[in-house]
Amino acid sequence: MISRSRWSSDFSRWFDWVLEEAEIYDYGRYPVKGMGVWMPYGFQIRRRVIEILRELHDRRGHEEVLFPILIPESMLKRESEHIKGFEDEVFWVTHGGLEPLDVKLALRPTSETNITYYESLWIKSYKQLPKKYYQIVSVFRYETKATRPLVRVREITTFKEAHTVHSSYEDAERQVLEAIEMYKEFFDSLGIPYIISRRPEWDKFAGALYTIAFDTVMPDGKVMQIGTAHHLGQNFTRVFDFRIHMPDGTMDFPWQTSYGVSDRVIASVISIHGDDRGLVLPYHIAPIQIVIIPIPAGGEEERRSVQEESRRVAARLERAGYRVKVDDREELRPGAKYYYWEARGVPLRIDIGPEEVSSRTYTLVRRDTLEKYKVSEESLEKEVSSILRDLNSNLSSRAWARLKSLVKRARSEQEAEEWAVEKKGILELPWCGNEECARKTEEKLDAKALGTVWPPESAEGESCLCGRRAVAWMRYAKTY
Ligand code: A5A
Repeated sequence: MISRSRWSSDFSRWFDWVLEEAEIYDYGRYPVKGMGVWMPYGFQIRRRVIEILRELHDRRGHEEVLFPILIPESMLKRESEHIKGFEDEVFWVTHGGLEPLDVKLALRPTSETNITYYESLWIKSYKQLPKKYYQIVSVFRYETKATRPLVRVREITTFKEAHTVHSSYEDAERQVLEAIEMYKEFFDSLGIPYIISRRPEWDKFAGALYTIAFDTVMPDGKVMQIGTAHHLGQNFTRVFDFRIHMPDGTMDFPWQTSYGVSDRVIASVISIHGDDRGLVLPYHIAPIQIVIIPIPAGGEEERRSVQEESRRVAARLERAGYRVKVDDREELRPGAKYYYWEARGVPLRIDIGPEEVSSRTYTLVRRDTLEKYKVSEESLEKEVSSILRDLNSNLSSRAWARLKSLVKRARSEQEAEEWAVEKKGILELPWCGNEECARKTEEKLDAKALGTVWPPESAEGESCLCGRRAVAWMRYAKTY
């Protein structure tokens, strides 16, 4: 049992506490490091997040597929940069029963290689392009940095990877932009604020031409990468000898992109919107949107009428399309029920006691601000709908305000060092474009270079800490 901890002052423990208390993800007890169990309540949150992802991809013409989890060594090794980036992180299957396998099989760390192989079998002409596939699967990475539930796991159970094929560099670039727009819509729908950076050359995806990344700031001020989109150029199509008929009549290698998000998205919804009492869920992903607490006082008859009224109100709200629960457990007092449902982030609570029964006005309490509303029977649906929508937009705007307050621009060494005392959020510095210089700054600040502001913002007239003319704004942060 992890004891209750404060979101505001002890975030790391709070996160472990809330996963357990709200029965989201049972982590740390499974005898394989970096792997956890989605519990029923967490699974429902995850399922709704996945539904949003599916809708966004399907609407933009992506087709869902499902590839094998095992990739033969020879296939995974085709693209040399790719395998260089992943070789320390691959789990290998070496035996079938007692027999050693003649070809080692990798548990996929990502699926560029086997998907490209099949694309080369399926796609013969530019006329079939653009082609956009995606899958939502488990991938495995033997992470050596400290593992954390949902944030850095070795089985990433909610890995949405999209893979696309194009007849030109430009069309693949356009696809990267579409991916960025789609992810913006995705994160916006969950109220997760983000900043977008072009990762530095030395930190791009293994095998990509370039990587655009979404990062968010967690409650402890550390930055977490929550999504990435990669222009893969012809790096994979070339090594798989994947050629197609091009519009100009020649045969050539097509261009690709890939982009992905993971369980980290759920980790960030939990973390960013939470508070000292526990989860606060946007209403569209909440497994239970409204909880009704009957508050009986006095005798048996009163108790029965409160129960009946609670069920009547629940049925009515269910008819209006909400996921509603009446908590009629007799062994718990109302205060204990409040505590229980607050920890689980139920967006709206309705208290119904004898007074509510006789006056047909209900007390509504929203989870984000704990504000109370007295609502008459006639206006119930209207008020519920408006409170829930307001809750979502409040979660989003307070999260954005927080993120914006944690992005700091500096121009001098002294300002940078001031930031480095606490290292909360993100620091932006003018940068000359030289790797060595950014590396030095990383070391000096003891922070990581996230990459340059995207879309690129002019740094004209600014100078780098080294004194040279700046060509871009480079971001630094402490990261997960
Ligand atoms: N095939 C491409 C899309 C790819 O694999 N890109 S990626 O390596 O950048 O991973 C996509 C996203 O998965 C990352 O942006 C990050 O948010 C998440 N991710 C990466 N490693 C993770 C891990 N060990 N645990 C949880 N999420 C992880």
